[in-house]
Amino acid sequence: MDQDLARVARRLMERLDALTAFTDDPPRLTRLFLSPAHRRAAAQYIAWAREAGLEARIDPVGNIRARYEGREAGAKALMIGSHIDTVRDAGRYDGALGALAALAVVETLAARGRRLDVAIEIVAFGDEEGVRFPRTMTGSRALAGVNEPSALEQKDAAGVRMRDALIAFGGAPDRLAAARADGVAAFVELHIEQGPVLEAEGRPLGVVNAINGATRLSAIVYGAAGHAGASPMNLRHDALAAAAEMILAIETRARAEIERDLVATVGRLDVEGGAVNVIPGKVRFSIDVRSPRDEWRRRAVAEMAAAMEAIAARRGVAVELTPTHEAAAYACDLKIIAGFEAAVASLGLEPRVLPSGAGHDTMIMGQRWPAGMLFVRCKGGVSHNPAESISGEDCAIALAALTRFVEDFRAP
Ligand code: HGY
Ligand code: MN
Ligand code: MN
Repeated sequence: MDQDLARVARRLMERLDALTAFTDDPPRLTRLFLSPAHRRAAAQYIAWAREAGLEARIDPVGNIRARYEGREAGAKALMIGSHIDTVRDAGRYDGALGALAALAVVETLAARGRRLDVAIEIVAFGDEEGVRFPRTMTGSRALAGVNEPSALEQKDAAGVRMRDALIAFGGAPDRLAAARADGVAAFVELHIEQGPVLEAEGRPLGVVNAINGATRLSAIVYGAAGHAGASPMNLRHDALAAAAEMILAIETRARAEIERDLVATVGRLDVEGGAVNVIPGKVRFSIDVRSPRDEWRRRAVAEMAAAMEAIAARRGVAVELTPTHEAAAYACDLKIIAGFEAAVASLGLEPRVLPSGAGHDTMIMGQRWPAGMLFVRCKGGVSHNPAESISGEDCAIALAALTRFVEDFRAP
């Protein structure tokens, strides 16, 4: 591995550590879309990009964009990037690795004095996780030109509209259309695997062939609040007990298709009011369903909804289900898969092709351009958890493979 790349990879790991300082919830790492921590992290990323000689800017929807010209000015661009927002109490590599690796590729090319047939556009998306607002991937949807203006009217838990948060951040909600990218040949993303396969097989890298589709829903169960002491069990309409039975029904339905990689998760549960001596009258919870095939996912969601309605009827409560996010499964571009396989093989590694259970901006960018992903193994397959980690050695190997892919890439 050449010394330039090794040095850039070491600095990439240092920057990933430095970025953890930008959090809304110290000492935990929580950096939600358009938050003060996101704004400070964006400023730091822009400063690093400028040190590399790039003119970086924040686009109308809060992404950071920068361009490294090819041999000919105005050439089509290979876009590289990932997200810098995080979940709550997050790990430091989910998203940030790919966003900073995009900059590291440019730094490596510049150190080698390389200019390519294509330009390199780097992007740090602001909203991939979709933790602050119900719908996710706002940044990549804007670049791909598939963002509905209604997305700007979404409100966060504090009632702040995305439109207003964008203005406060320095974005321009009325210029959403201007965020649409043009002149792009393809999009690629480096990301941690967030699963156990590569580590279990002793492989540092993987090439993604498909990204599972996802449906997110918000469920509200309406029962009847009552006195915990004076209400006989047979006369209750307990919203939380009903929700608990529904959540187990969701899990049971997902387990029924475990061999098809169908997964379902209830990650948030809020009991309105919530007092030790009050029968819960209203409960809200989230549902996240994923599958490699859209028809399997949609059928599972329909059957879960039917099971929830039956439970509600039997218990004398009401349930209201609202879809909040939908992303179709994405089959990565075959030429990009082949390009990453060749880049991995050039390092003397046997390419391992595998699907992604996690969602990524690549599935949105792939709606408009050829798109694909390179995975790097993470310790124990742990992610969305502060214990998330990768080794410096694997980071350097991933950067070498990504840089090799970029140098060999030819615009279609
Ligand atoms: O939820 C996901 O799959 C991703 O981490 N946003
Ligand atoms: Mn991610
Ligand atoms: Mn994530």
